Amino acid sequence: MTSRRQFFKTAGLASMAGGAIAATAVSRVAMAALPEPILQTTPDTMAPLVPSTGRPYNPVVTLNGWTLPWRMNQGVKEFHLVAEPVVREMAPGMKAHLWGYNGQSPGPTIEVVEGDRVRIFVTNKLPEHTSMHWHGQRLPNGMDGVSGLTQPSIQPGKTFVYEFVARRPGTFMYHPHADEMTQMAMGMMGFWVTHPKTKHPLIDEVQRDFCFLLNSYDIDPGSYTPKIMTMLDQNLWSWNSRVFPGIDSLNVRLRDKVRIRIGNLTMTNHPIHLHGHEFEVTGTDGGPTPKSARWPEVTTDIAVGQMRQIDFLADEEGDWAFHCHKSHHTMNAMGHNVPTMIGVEHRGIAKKITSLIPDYMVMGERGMSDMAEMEMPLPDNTLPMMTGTGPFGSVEMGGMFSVLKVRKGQKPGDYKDPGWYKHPPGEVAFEWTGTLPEPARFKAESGQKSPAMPHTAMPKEEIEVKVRKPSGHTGH
Ligand SMILES: [Cu+2]
Repeated sequence: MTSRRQFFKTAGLASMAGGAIAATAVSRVAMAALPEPILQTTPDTMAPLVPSTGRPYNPVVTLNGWTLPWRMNQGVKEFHLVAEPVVREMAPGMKAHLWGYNGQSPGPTIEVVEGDRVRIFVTNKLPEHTSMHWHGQRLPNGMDGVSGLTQPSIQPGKTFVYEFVARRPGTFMYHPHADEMTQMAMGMMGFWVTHPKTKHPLIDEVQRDFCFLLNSYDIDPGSYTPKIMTMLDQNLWSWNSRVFPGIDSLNVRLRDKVRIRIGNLTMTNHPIHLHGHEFEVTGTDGGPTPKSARWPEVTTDIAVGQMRQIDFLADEEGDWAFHCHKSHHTMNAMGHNVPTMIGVEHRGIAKKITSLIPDYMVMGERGMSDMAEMEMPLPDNTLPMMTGTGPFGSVEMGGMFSVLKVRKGQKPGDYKDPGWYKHPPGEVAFEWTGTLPEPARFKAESGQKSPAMPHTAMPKEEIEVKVRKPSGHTGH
Protein backbone atom coordinates (compact mmCIF):
# COMPACT_ATOMS: atom_id res chain seq x y z
CA MET A 1 0.00 0.00 0.00
CA THR A 2 3.06 2.21 0.08
CA SER A 3 2.52 3.41 -3.44
CA ARG A 4 -1.03 4.40 -2.69
CA ARG A 5 -0.13 6.29 0.45
CA GLN A 6 2.64 7.93 -1.49
CA PHE A 7 0.14 8.82 -4.15
CA PHE A 8 -2.18 10.51 -1.71
CA LYS A 9 0.77 12.49 -0.46
CA THR A 10 1.94 13.45 -3.95
CA ALA A 11 -1.55 14.32 -5.07
CA GLY A 12 -2.18 16.36 -1.96
CA LEU A 13 1.03 18.30 -2.22
CA ALA A 14 1.32 18.79 -5.89
CA SER A 15 -2.14 18.68 -7.41
CA MET A 16 -2.45 21.76 -9.50
CA ALA A 17 -6.11 22.41 -9.00
CA GLY A 18 -6.82 20.72 -5.72
CA GLY A 19 -8.28 17.52 -7.16
CA ALA A 20 -9.21 14.77 -4.76
CA ILE A 21 -8.64 11.07 -5.07
CA ALA A 22 -11.22 8.77 -3.55
CA ALA A 23 -11.18 5.02 -3.09
CA THR A 24 -14.33 3.18 -4.10
CA ALA A 25 -16.85 1.84 -1.67
CA VAL A 26 -15.93 -1.77 -2.53
CA SER A 27 -15.02 -3.44 0.73
CA ARG A 28 -11.37 -4.24 1.37
CA VAL A 29 -12.24 -7.82 2.26
CA ALA A 30 -14.12 -8.47 -0.95
CA MET A 31 -11.24 -7.15 -3.03
CA ALA A 32 -8.45 -8.53 -0.82
CA ALA A 33 -6.59 -10.15 -3.71
CA LEU A 34 -6.94 -7.14 -5.97
CA PRO A 35 -5.30 -3.75 -5.78
CA GLU A 36 -7.87 -1.26 -4.53
CA PRO A 37 -9.37 0.58 -7.50
CA ILE A 38 -8.50 4.25 -7.32
CA LEU A 39 -10.93 6.77 -8.74
CA GLN A 40 -10.33 10.26 -9.97
CA THR A 41 -13.05 12.78 -9.12
CA THR A 42 -11.86 15.82 -11.07
CA PRO A 43 -11.10 16.52 -14.73
CA ASP A 44 -8.12 18.71 -13.81
CA THR A 45 -4.59 18.07 -15.01
CA MET A 46 -2.90 16.22 -12.16
CA ALA A 47 0.76 16.64 -11.27
CA PRO A 48 3.07 13.95 -12.68
CA LEU A 49 3.09 10.77 -10.60
CA VAL A 50 6.68 10.34 -9.51
CA PRO A 51 7.34 6.59 -9.18
CA SER A 52 7.89 5.50 -5.59
CA THR A 53 8.64 1.87 -6.43
CA GLY A 54 10.36 0.15 -9.35
CA ARG A 55 12.85 1.70 -11.75
CA PRO A 56 12.86 5.50 -11.82
CA TYR A 57 11.73 7.45 -14.87
CA ASN A 58 10.63 10.93 -15.86
CA PRO A 59 6.81 10.79 -15.58
CA VAL A 60 4.38 12.23 -18.12
CA VAL A 61 1.64 14.79 -17.53
CA THR A 62 -1.75 13.79 -18.93
CA LEU A 63 -3.67 16.83 -20.12
CA ASN A 64 -6.84 17.08 -17.99
CA GLY A 65 -6.02 13.62 -16.74
CA TRP A 66 -3.93 11.55 -14.37
CA THR A 67 -1.68 8.51 -14.04
CA LEU A 68 -2.94 5.36 -12.34
CA PRO A 69 -0.96 4.38 -9.22
CA TRP A 70 0.07 0.74 -8.99
CA ARG A 71 0.83 -1.80 -6.33
CA MET A 72 4.10 -3.72 -6.41
CA ASN A 73 3.34 -7.40 -5.75
CA GLN A 74 6.45 -9.62 -5.68
CA GLY A 75 8.08 -7.70 -8.50
CA VAL A 76 4.91 -7.36 -10.58
CA LYS A 77 3.29 -3.98 -11.12
CA GLU A 78 -0.42 -4.41 -10.47
CA PHE A 79 -3.03 -1.99 -11.76
CA HIS A 80 -6.80 -2.07 -11.41
CA LEU A 81 -8.99 -0.55 -14.11
CA VAL A 82 -12.74 -0.34 -13.59
CA ALA A 83 -14.86 0.09 -16.73
CA GLU A 84 -17.94 2.08 -15.69
CA PRO A 85 -20.37 4.85 -16.59
CA VAL A 86 -18.90 8.24 -15.68
CA VAL A 87 -19.94 11.87 -15.71
CA ARG A 88 -17.23 13.86 -17.47
CA GLU A 89 -17.17 17.62 -17.36
CA MET A 90 -16.13 18.48 -20.93
CA ALA A 91 -15.74 22.17 -20.07
CA PRO A 92 -17.14 24.24 -17.22
CA GLY A 93 -20.88 24.38 -17.87
CA MET A 94 -21.19 21.13 -19.78
CA LYS A 95 -21.22 17.56 -18.51
CA ALA A 96 -21.41 14.41 -20.60
CA HIS A 97 -22.64 10.99 -19.56
CA LEU A 98 -19.87 8.78 -20.88
CA TRP A 99 -18.35 5.39 -20.25
CA GLY A 100 -14.79 5.38 -18.99
CA TYR A 101 -12.44 3.98 -16.41
CA ASN A 102 -11.96 4.77 -12.71
CA GLY A 103 -14.24 7.77 -12.65
CA GLN A 104 -13.17 9.59 -15.82
CA SER A 105 -13.08 9.39 -19.59
CA PRO A 106 -10.49 8.81 -20.85
CA GLY A 107 -9.17 6.37 -18.28
CA PRO A 108 -5.97 7.04 -16.35
CA THR A 109 -2.61 6.89 -18.09
CA ILE A 110 -0.61 3.77 -17.29
CA GLU A 111 3.15 4.31 -16.99
CA VAL A 112 5.63 1.47 -16.73
CA VAL A 113 9.26 0.79 -17.59
CA GLU A 114 10.58 -1.40 -20.40
CA GLY A 115 11.01 -4.89 -18.99
CA ASP A 116 8.41 -4.49 -16.23
CA ARG A 117 6.08 -7.41 -15.65
CA VAL A 118 2.62 -5.90 -15.52
CA ARG A 119 -0.66 -7.35 -14.22
CA ILE A 120 -3.83 -5.41 -14.94
CA PHE A 121 -7.16 -6.30 -13.36
CA VAL A 122 -10.09 -5.09 -15.48
CA THR A 123 -13.46 -4.99 -13.70
CA ASN A 124 -16.56 -4.50 -15.81
CA LYS A 125 -19.25 -2.32 -14.23
CA LEU A 126 -20.91 -1.54 -17.56
CA PRO A 127 -24.35 -2.83 -18.55
CA GLU A 128 -22.75 -4.85 -21.36
CA HIS A 129 -19.68 -7.02 -21.87
CA THR A 130 -16.29 -5.50 -22.69
CA SER A 131 -12.62 -6.42 -23.13
CA MET A 132 -9.30 -4.57 -23.12
CA HIS A 133 -6.96 -4.28 -26.06
CA TRP A 134 -3.44 -2.97 -25.49
CA HIS A 135 -2.92 -1.09 -28.77
CA GLY A 136 0.63 -1.43 -30.13
CA GLN A 137 2.06 -3.71 -27.46
CA ARG A 138 4.18 -6.80 -28.00
CA LEU A 139 2.49 -9.44 -25.85
CA PRO A 140 1.29 -13.04 -25.82
CA ASN A 141 -1.58 -13.40 -28.28
CA GLY A 142 -4.08 -14.36 -25.57
CA MET A 143 -3.44 -11.04 -23.77
CA ASP A 144 -4.35 -8.93 -26.82
CA GLY A 145 -7.92 -8.42 -25.65
CA VAL A 146 -9.97 -9.11 -28.77
CA SER A 147 -13.38 -10.41 -27.67
CA GLY A 148 -14.22 -13.71 -29.28
CA LEU A 149 -10.83 -14.00 -31.00
CA THR A 150 -8.31 -14.16 -28.17
CA GLN A 151 -10.56 -14.33 -25.09
CA PRO A 152 -14.18 -14.54 -24.00
CA SER A 153 -15.76 -11.12 -23.28
CA ILE A 154 -15.70 -9.77 -19.74
CA GLN A 155 -19.33 -9.99 -18.68
CA PRO A 156 -20.92 -7.28 -16.50
CA GLY A 157 -19.79 -7.69 -12.91
CA LYS A 158 -16.75 -9.83 -13.82
CA THR A 159 -13.04 -9.08 -13.50
CA PHE A 160 -10.38 -10.33 -15.92
CA VAL A 161 -6.62 -10.37 -15.45
CA TYR A 162 -4.12 -9.39 -18.15
CA GLU A 163 -0.46 -10.08 -17.57
CA PHE A 164 2.55 -9.46 -19.79
CA VAL A 165 6.02 -7.92 -19.91
CA ALA A 166 6.19 -4.38 -21.33
CA ARG A 167 8.69 -5.40 -23.97
CA ARG A 168 9.36 -2.28 -25.96
CA PRO A 169 9.51 1.35 -24.86
CA GLY A 170 7.04 3.71 -26.44
CA THR A 171 3.59 5.22 -26.38
CA PHE A 172 0.53 3.02 -26.62
CA MET A 173 -3.21 3.23 -26.11
CA TYR A 174 -5.81 0.99 -24.53
CA HIS A 175 -9.43 0.56 -25.50
CA PRO A 176 -12.11 -2.14 -25.61
CA HIS A 177 -12.17 -4.63 -28.50
CA ALA A 178 -15.81 -5.55 -27.83
CA ASP A 179 -18.74 -3.55 -29.22
CA GLU A 180 -16.02 -1.07 -30.17
CA MET A 181 -18.22 1.34 -32.06
CA THR A 182 -20.38 1.92 -28.99
CA GLN A 183 -17.70 1.78 -26.36
CA MET A 184 -15.21 4.09 -28.07
CA ALA A 185 -17.97 6.53 -29.05
CA MET A 186 -18.85 6.57 -25.34
CA GLY A 187 -15.31 7.52 -24.33
CA MET A 188 -13.60 4.25 -23.35
CA MET A 189 -9.89 4.69 -23.97
CA GLY A 190 -6.64 5.54 -22.25
CA PHE A 191 -2.94 6.13 -22.74
CA TRP A 192 -0.04 3.83 -21.93
CA VAL A 193 3.59 4.95 -21.75
CA THR A 194 6.46 2.47 -21.46
CA HIS A 195 9.58 4.40 -20.47
CA PRO A 196 12.97 3.10 -21.67
CA LYS A 197 14.93 1.07 -19.09
CA THR A 198 18.27 2.65 -19.96
CA LYS A 199 19.32 5.60 -22.07
CA HIS A 200 17.86 4.92 -25.52
CA PRO A 201 19.70 6.21 -28.63
CA LEU A 202 16.43 7.33 -30.23
CA ILE A 203 14.61 8.62 -27.15
CA ASP A 204 15.98 11.96 -25.97
CA GLU A 205 15.58 13.11 -22.42
CA VAL A 206 13.05 15.94 -22.11
CA GLN A 207 12.05 18.30 -19.33
CA ARG A 208 8.31 18.24 -20.08
CA ASP A 209 6.38 15.26 -21.35
CA PHE A 210 2.66 15.71 -22.11
CA CYS A 211 0.14 13.25 -23.48
CA PHE A 212 -3.47 13.26 -24.56
CA LEU A 213 -5.94 11.41 -26.77
CA LEU A 214 -8.00 12.90 -29.58
CA ASN A 215 -11.63 11.90 -29.20
CA SER A 216 -15.01 13.14 -30.39
CA TYR A 217 -18.65 13.01 -29.45
CA ASP A 218 -22.03 13.81 -30.91
CA ILE A 219 -24.12 15.23 -28.09
CA ASP A 220 -27.20 17.23 -29.03
CA PRO A 221 -27.39 20.67 -27.40
CA GLY A 222 -29.28 20.28 -24.16
CA SER A 223 -28.62 16.53 -23.82
CA TYR A 224 -25.94 14.48 -22.03
CA THR A 225 -25.37 11.18 -23.86
CA PRO A 226 -23.39 10.81 -27.10
CA LYS A 227 -25.21 9.56 -30.18
CA ILE A 228 -23.09 6.50 -30.82
CA MET A 229 -24.26 5.89 -34.40
CA THR A 230 -22.57 9.09 -35.59
CA MET A 231 -19.29 8.26 -37.28
CA LEU A 232 -17.95 11.56 -38.62
CA ASP A 233 -20.47 14.32 -38.04
CA GLN A 234 -19.56 14.82 -34.40
CA ASN A 235 -20.28 18.18 -32.79
CA LEU A 236 -17.71 17.95 -29.99
CA TRP A 237 -14.05 17.51 -30.96
CA SER A 238 -12.09 16.94 -27.81
CA TRP A 239 -8.70 16.30 -26.26
CA ASN A 240 -9.06 13.81 -23.44
CA SER A 241 -12.83 14.37 -23.50
CA ARG A 242 -12.38 18.11 -22.87
CA VAL A 243 -13.11 20.99 -25.26
CA PHE A 244 -11.67 24.52 -25.28
CA PRO A 245 -11.87 26.54 -23.07
CA GLY A 246 -11.97 23.44 -20.84
CA ILE A 247 -8.56 22.18 -22.02
CA ASP A 248 -5.68 23.17 -19.75
CA SER A 249 -2.70 25.02 -21.21
CA LEU A 250 0.65 23.29 -21.62
CA ASN A 251 2.95 25.27 -19.35
CA VAL A 252 6.70 25.04 -19.87
CA ARG A 253 9.92 26.83 -19.00
CA LEU A 254 11.84 28.72 -21.67
CA ARG A 255 14.40 26.41 -23.33
CA ASP A 256 12.80 23.24 -21.98
CA LYS A 257 12.90 20.28 -24.32
CA VAL A 258 9.23 19.39 -24.64
CA ARG A 259 7.56 16.17 -25.77
CA ILE A 260 3.88 15.81 -26.61
CA ARG A 261 2.36 12.39 -27.31
CA ILE A 262 -0.98 12.48 -29.15
CA GLY A 263 -3.11 9.43 -29.93
CA ASN A 264 -6.10 9.51 -32.27
CA LEU A 265 -9.11 7.37 -31.38
CA THR A 266 -11.64 9.41 -33.37
CA MET A 267 -12.89 8.27 -36.76
CA THR A 268 -11.11 10.97 -38.78
CA ASN A 269 -7.62 12.48 -39.10
CA HIS A 270 -6.44 15.56 -37.23
CA PRO A 271 -3.62 17.82 -38.47
CA ILE A 272 -2.24 19.06 -35.17
CA HIS A 273 -0.55 22.44 -35.46
CA LEU A 274 1.83 24.29 -33.13
CA HIS A 275 2.55 28.01 -33.42
CA GLY A 276 5.94 29.67 -33.00
CA HIS A 277 8.13 26.54 -33.01
CA GLU A 278 9.18 23.69 -35.26
CA PHE A 279 8.93 20.15 -33.96
CA GLU A 280 10.01 16.73 -35.15
CA VAL A 281 7.96 13.55 -35.04
CA THR A 282 10.25 11.42 -32.90
CA GLY A 283 8.01 8.41 -32.45
CA THR A 284 4.83 6.62 -33.46
CA ASP A 285 2.96 3.80 -31.77
CA GLY A 286 5.37 1.60 -33.74
CA GLY A 287 8.30 2.98 -31.74
CA PRO A 288 10.91 5.74 -31.98
CA THR A 289 11.45 7.08 -35.52
CA PRO A 290 14.98 6.72 -36.96
CA LYS A 291 16.86 10.05 -36.88
CA SER A 292 17.16 9.93 -40.69
CA ALA A 293 13.35 10.02 -40.93
CA ARG A 294 12.86 13.20 -38.89
CA TRP A 295 12.36 16.65 -40.34
CA PRO A 296 11.03 19.95 -39.04
CA GLU A 297 7.27 20.41 -39.13
CA VAL A 298 4.73 22.78 -37.65
CA THR A 299 1.76 20.52 -38.37
CA THR A 300 1.54 16.75 -38.20
CA ASP A 301 -1.43 14.80 -39.42
CA ILE A 302 -2.53 12.08 -37.06
CA ALA A 303 -4.58 9.42 -38.75
CA VAL A 304 -7.19 7.20 -37.16
CA GLY A 305 -5.65 4.71 -34.74
CA GLN A 306 -2.24 6.44 -34.84
CA MET A 307 -0.04 8.01 -32.19
CA ARG A 308 2.47 10.74 -32.94
CA GLN A 309 5.15 11.81 -30.50
CA ILE A 310 6.55 15.28 -31.19
CA ASP A 311 9.66 16.84 -29.63
CA PHE A 312 10.76 20.48 -29.74
CA LEU A 313 12.83 23.07 -27.94
CA ALA A 314 10.57 25.70 -26.36
CA ASP A 315 12.82 28.65 -27.14
CA GLU A 316 10.27 31.39 -27.86
CA GLU A 317 8.46 33.00 -24.96
CA GLY A 318 4.75 33.61 -25.31
CA ASP A 319 1.27 32.12 -25.48
CA TRP A 320 1.38 29.93 -28.56
CA ALA A 321 -1.82 28.49 -30.01
CA PHE A 322 -1.80 24.70 -30.35
CA HIS A 323 -4.76 23.15 -32.15
CA CYS A 324 -6.23 20.90 -34.79
CA HIS A 325 -5.98 22.68 -38.14
CA LYS A 326 -9.40 21.50 -39.31
CA SER A 327 -11.19 24.70 -38.41
CA HIS A 328 -14.47 22.89 -37.88
CA HIS A 329 -12.75 20.95 -35.10
CA THR A 330 -12.07 24.12 -33.13
CA MET A 331 -15.79 24.67 -32.66
CA ASN A 332 -18.21 23.44 -30.03
CA ALA A 333 -21.67 21.98 -30.39
CA MET A 334 -24.31 23.81 -32.35
CA GLY A 335 -26.72 22.55 -34.93
CA HIS A 336 -25.05 21.47 -38.18
CA ASN A 337 -27.82 22.95 -40.28
CA VAL A 338 -26.92 26.61 -39.85
CA PRO A 339 -27.14 28.11 -43.36
CA THR A 340 -24.29 30.29 -44.62
CA MET A 341 -25.57 33.86 -44.27
CA ILE A 342 -22.40 35.80 -45.12
CA GLY A 343 -23.35 38.83 -47.22
CA VAL A 344 -27.06 38.35 -46.70
CA GLU A 345 -28.66 41.48 -45.33
CA HIS A 346 -31.44 40.01 -43.25
CA ARG A 347 -32.04 42.55 -40.51
CA GLY A 348 -35.39 43.60 -41.94
CA ILE A 349 -36.58 40.04 -42.32
CA ALA A 350 -35.39 39.12 -38.84
CA LYS A 351 -37.41 41.96 -37.36
CA LYS A 352 -40.55 40.71 -39.08
CA ILE A 353 -39.98 37.13 -37.95
CA THR A 354 -39.21 38.25 -34.40
CA SER A 355 -42.68 39.73 -34.16
CA LEU A 356 -44.02 36.23 -34.81
CA ILE A 357 -41.34 34.18 -32.97
CA PRO A 358 -39.87 36.29 -30.15
CA ASP A 359 -36.65 34.24 -29.73
CA TYR A 360 -35.83 34.07 -33.43
CA MET A 361 -32.38 35.14 -34.53
CA VAL A 362 -30.34 34.74 -37.68
CA MET A 363 -26.66 34.06 -37.49
CA GLY A 364 -23.53 34.85 -39.33
CA GLU A 365 -24.37 37.74 -41.65
CA ARG A 366 -20.82 39.09 -41.31
CA GLY A 367 -19.14 35.74 -40.69
CA MET A 368 -19.49 33.55 -37.63
CA SER A 369 -17.41 35.61 -35.22
CA ASP A 370 -20.59 37.35 -34.04
CA MET A 371 -21.37 33.99 -32.49
CA ALA A 372 -18.44 34.21 -30.12
CA GLU A 373 -19.63 37.33 -28.38
CA MET A 374 -23.34 36.87 -28.79
CA GLU A 375 -25.29 36.52 -25.58
CA MET A 376 -27.84 34.06 -26.81
CA PRO A 377 -29.96 31.72 -24.76
CA LEU A 378 -28.61 28.18 -25.03
CA PRO A 379 -30.29 24.98 -23.89
CA ASP A 380 -29.05 23.68 -20.52
CA ASN A 381 -25.75 21.76 -20.62
CA THR A 382 -24.65 23.39 -23.89
CA LEU A 383 -21.44 25.24 -24.59
CA PRO A 384 -21.17 28.27 -26.82
CA MET A 385 -19.97 27.33 -30.31
CA MET A 386 -16.71 29.17 -29.93
CA THR A 387 -15.51 30.96 -26.90
CA GLY A 388 -12.60 31.36 -24.54
CA THR A 389 -11.39 34.80 -23.63
CA GLY A 390 -7.78 35.92 -24.00
CA PRO A 391 -6.14 39.13 -22.84
CA PHE A 392 -7.25 40.86 -26.07
CA GLY A 393 -10.83 39.59 -26.28
CA SER A 394 -12.65 36.52 -27.49
CA VAL A 395 -10.40 33.78 -28.87
CA GLU A 396 -13.30 32.51 -31.00
CA MET A 397 -12.26 28.93 -30.57
CA GLY A 398 -13.73 25.76 -29.13
CA GLY A 399 -13.02 22.05 -29.45
CA MET A 400 -9.46 20.91 -30.15
CA PHE A 401 -7.58 24.02 -29.06
CA SER A 402 -5.14 24.86 -26.31
CA VAL A 403 -2.18 27.14 -25.61
CA LEU A 404 1.50 26.36 -25.12
CA LYS A 405 2.73 28.83 -22.52
CA VAL A 406 6.49 29.34 -22.64
CA ARG A 407 7.89 31.38 -19.76
CA LYS A 408 11.35 32.34 -18.57
CA GLY A 409 10.12 32.37 -14.99
CA GLN A 410 8.42 28.95 -14.98
CA LYS A 411 10.26 26.81 -12.41
CA PRO A 412 11.56 23.36 -13.36
CA GLY A 413 8.83 20.82 -12.67
CA ASP A 414 6.20 23.53 -12.11
CA TYR A 415 3.14 22.98 -14.31
CA LYS A 416 1.00 25.81 -12.90
CA ASP A 417 -0.67 28.18 -15.33
CA PRO A 418 1.48 31.34 -15.35
CA GLY A 419 -1.38 33.55 -16.62
CA TRP A 420 -1.28 35.54 -19.87
CA TYR A 421 2.01 36.46 -21.51
CA LYS A 422 3.22 39.99 -20.87
CA HIS A 423 4.52 41.15 -24.21
CA PRO A 424 7.63 43.34 -24.33
CA PRO A 425 6.86 46.90 -25.49
CA GLY A 426 6.53 47.19 -29.25
CA GLU A 427 5.98 43.46 -29.82
CA VAL A 428 2.21 43.35 -30.28
CA ALA A 429 0.44 43.95 -33.60
CA PHE A 430 -1.26 47.31 -33.38
CA GLU A 431 -3.76 49.45 -35.20
CA TRP A 432 -2.42 51.81 -37.85
CA THR A 433 -3.89 55.24 -37.30
CA GLY A 434 -2.11 57.19 -40.06
CA THR A 435 -3.52 57.82 -43.53
CA LEU A 436 -3.94 54.90 -45.92
CA PRO A 437 -2.53 55.42 -49.43
CA GLU A 438 -4.65 54.35 -52.40
CA PRO A 439 -3.80 50.77 -53.40
CA ALA A 440 -1.26 51.11 -56.23
CA ARG A 441 -2.87 48.55 -58.51
CA PHE A 442 -5.99 50.67 -59.02
CA LYS A 443 -3.98 53.37 -60.81
CA ALA A 444 -1.95 50.87 -62.84
CA GLU A 445 -4.89 48.71 -63.84
CA SER A 446 -5.28 49.88 -67.44
CA GLY A 447 -1.65 49.13 -68.20
CA GLN A 448 -1.66 45.64 -66.67
CA LYS A 449 -3.64 43.63 -69.18
CA SER A 450 -1.92 40.57 -70.57
CA PRO A 451 -0.46 41.32 -74.03
CA ALA A 452 -1.67 37.93 -75.26
CA MET A 453 -5.22 39.10 -74.76
CA PRO A 454 -5.99 42.07 -76.97
CA HIS A 455 -8.62 44.44 -75.67
CA THR A 456 -10.83 43.83 -78.66
CA ALA A 457 -11.13 40.18 -77.70
CA MET A 458 -12.52 41.05 -74.29
CA PRO A 459 -16.30 40.90 -73.98
CA LYS A 460 -17.92 44.28 -73.48
CA GLU A 461 -20.07 43.16 -70.59
CA GLU A 462 -19.04 41.14 -67.61
CA ILE A 463 -20.33 37.64 -67.87
CA GLU A 464 -21.02 35.29 -65.04
CA VAL A 465 -19.29 31.94 -65.38
CA LYS A 466 -21.76 29.11 -65.40
CA VAL A 467 -20.51 25.60 -64.91
CA ARG A 468 -22.55 22.79 -66.28
CA LYS A 469 -21.95 19.67 -64.26
CA PRO A 470 -21.79 16.34 -66.12
CA SER A 471 -24.99 14.44 -65.65
CA GLY A 472 -24.07 10.84 -66.28
CA HIS A 473 -23.02 9.18 -69.54
CA THR A 474 -25.89 10.32 -71.75
CA GLY A 475 -23.54 12.15 -74.09
CA HIS A 476 -21.93 8.96 -75.41
CU1 LIG B 1 -9.33 17.69 -35.99
